[in-house]
Amino acid sequence: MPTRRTLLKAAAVAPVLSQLPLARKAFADAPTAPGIVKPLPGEYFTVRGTNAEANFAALADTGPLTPADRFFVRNHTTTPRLDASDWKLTVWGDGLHRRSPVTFTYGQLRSLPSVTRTAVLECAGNGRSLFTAQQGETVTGTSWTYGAIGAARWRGVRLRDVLHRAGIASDAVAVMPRGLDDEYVTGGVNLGRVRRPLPAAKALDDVILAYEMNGEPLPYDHGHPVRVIAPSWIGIASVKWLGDLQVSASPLASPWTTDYYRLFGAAYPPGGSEPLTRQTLKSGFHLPYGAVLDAGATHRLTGRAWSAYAPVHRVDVSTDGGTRWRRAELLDAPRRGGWVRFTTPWHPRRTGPVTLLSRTTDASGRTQPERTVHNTQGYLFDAVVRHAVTVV
Ligand SMILES: Nc1nc2c(c(=O)[nH]1)N[C@H]1C(S)=C(S)[C@@H](COP(=O)(O)O)O[C@H]1N2
Ligand SMILES: [Mo]
Repeated sequence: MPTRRTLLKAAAVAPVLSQLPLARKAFADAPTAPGIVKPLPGEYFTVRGTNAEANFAALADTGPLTPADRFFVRNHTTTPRLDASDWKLTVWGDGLHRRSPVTFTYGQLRSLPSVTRTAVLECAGNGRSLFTAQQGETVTGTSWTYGAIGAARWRGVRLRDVLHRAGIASDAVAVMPRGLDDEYVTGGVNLGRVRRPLPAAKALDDVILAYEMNGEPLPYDHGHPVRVIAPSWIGIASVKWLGDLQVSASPLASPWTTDYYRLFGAAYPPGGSEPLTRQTLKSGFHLPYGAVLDAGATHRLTGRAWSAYAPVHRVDVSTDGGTRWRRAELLDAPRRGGWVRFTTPWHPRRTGPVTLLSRTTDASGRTQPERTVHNTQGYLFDAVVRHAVTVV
């Protein structure tokens, strides 16, 4: 774990040492992002356009749950300040038996049976800047380093229960949640409100309409009063500020399944891959890129590991650029949908630059590759991170 001293040293030397953008920015005072309500202290967040990235290294002092005031924000436009008392959800579409819209007030939603579950929420583009920093490849989109992720305990109602109460027909194939935030305009084109269809099978499986995050009402920036939580799927599936659900008897699309959130590039068909669904697996150290550590001392390296496919099975660590690997100790019980902290002692003897690596293997046998196959929008970076540090 970086001591305060190593952090300060890292901050001082990072601009010279680091090839990666995080170290330069994370410790400077971040201005408030346009449209984000909560404070964004510079030690915890890096503002990227309308978004705020959590400082991954600084998550070292958080547990399995990420506090709401440390949770990344990904906004296409601006956080709307909605009032639960005049909010309602409209469920509509030709996938309903009676074909007429059904509405739920906040109170009606709260009176349905509630469920609580811990789930990681991770943007499809988390780690995107590593395509460039580590693989020398060009990608478009927000240049996240590794902090477009958090885990929270979400409480709400099963989407399945809401759909059954609204009278979903057995031939419904898609459910499209849509947000109440402003329409998204990019490159002079209005794409409308943020929306992305879920296949009915996912909607009827484990998706939650959440009204609480870590035991508190959802904060404005995270979807107040009600948002979708689609466990193990890419962040865009978890639509915030939910306003309506279109239930359809035929497949649905939106710019978020056609233009975005598919894999485009040399390795993929001309129209791109199928729309992305599940997130991938990753691991990282709780250290700034370019951190400076003392030789001749024992450091307790810590980090965290996760997989959207299965519980984490093991994390292997290398402190010599990938020649020798050893198994790290897991500090949390691996769970589906959660992440685990890992630790390993390290006693560097020689001074100079060192590359630290960590590699997650999950219970399904998936393991982080050395490289991620390039896609133009930089989604689903899953490669082992080559984390440069300096021993002095
Ligand atoms: N209505 C709406 N929902 C949204 C978004 C948005 O801009 N508007 N951003 C999506 C994306 S891309 C991600 S990664 C997650 C981020 O959730 P968070 O801001 O609570 O961390 O919300 C998703 N839901
Ligand atoms: Mo995202």
